[in-house]
Amino acid sequence: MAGLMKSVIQVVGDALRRPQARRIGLALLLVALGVAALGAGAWANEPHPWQLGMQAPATPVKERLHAFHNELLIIIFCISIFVLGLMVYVIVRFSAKRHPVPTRTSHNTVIEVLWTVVPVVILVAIAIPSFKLMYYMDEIPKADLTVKVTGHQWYWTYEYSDQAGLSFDSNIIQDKDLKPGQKRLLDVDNPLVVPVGATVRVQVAGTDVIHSWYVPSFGVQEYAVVGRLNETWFQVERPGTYYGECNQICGVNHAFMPIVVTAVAKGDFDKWLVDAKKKFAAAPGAASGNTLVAAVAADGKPAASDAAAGNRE
Ligand SMILES: [Cu+2]
Repeated sequence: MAGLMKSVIQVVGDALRRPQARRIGLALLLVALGVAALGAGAWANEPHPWQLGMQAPATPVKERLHAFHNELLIIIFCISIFVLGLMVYVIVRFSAKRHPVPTRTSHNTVIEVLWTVVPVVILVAIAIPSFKLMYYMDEIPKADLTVKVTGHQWYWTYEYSDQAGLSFDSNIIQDKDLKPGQKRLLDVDNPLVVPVGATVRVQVAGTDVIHSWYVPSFGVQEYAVVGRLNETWFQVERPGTYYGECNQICGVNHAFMPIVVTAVAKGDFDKWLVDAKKKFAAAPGAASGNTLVAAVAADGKPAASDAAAGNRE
């Protein structure tokens, strides 16, 4: 093995001594730095143009997902470099020029045992933290608050089950109604509001087709299926506005049912509850899916094509 690594190092060293290789190396380094800079800019609660990497974690689940993802990247990187090194070695050392008479070796017990056992060990090493994380995500701690999320074509309904049935619809803000600072295709009229630090149990259901309630910063993605009540949870660690989208292709306006969750201090949440109960008691379920379809169609968005009309019929 040591001999093999020595040869690989020698081959790479020889290659780097050439001026052209040095120029290519410099270019690769610059690209890597650029990618790193772009990645650093992507740490926010919503997607960004040219984003690389994931959105910043805002819950303990997402923090663990991030850490696990980064661990896997290191393992993948090492495996890739090792395989690449072997391939370069074979290409150089056993080229027809240098090695005109091919070897007739067909079995090597030690190597065969190694290439079976080593991958198994790597997979087990990955599986253990993976299962731990899966159970951590799956088991809902004692909840401070329960929110029922219902997916419709093409909007969400939020119901605070333990707040006297407070319930409202959350619709996308149309392009023509956007106010300065609001995000196109992401902002909604009525966001889901939750207190910072509270454990929120989320129950997800659907009324027509399968949707999926997905907030990347929370590490939460739960399918909204008719006749099923799926459960998940999150605990937002810092105040802020978090954006997500339906991530189950659910029909023509799939791209127009974003999710906004606003995490506020407990005191502000209690104040919001009082106001919200008044506001939504007056007009329960004010917006309907059909008015949304009409509005989007009137806008002339891609979704307003003939396909949209066909889908409604
Ligand atoms: Cu959907």
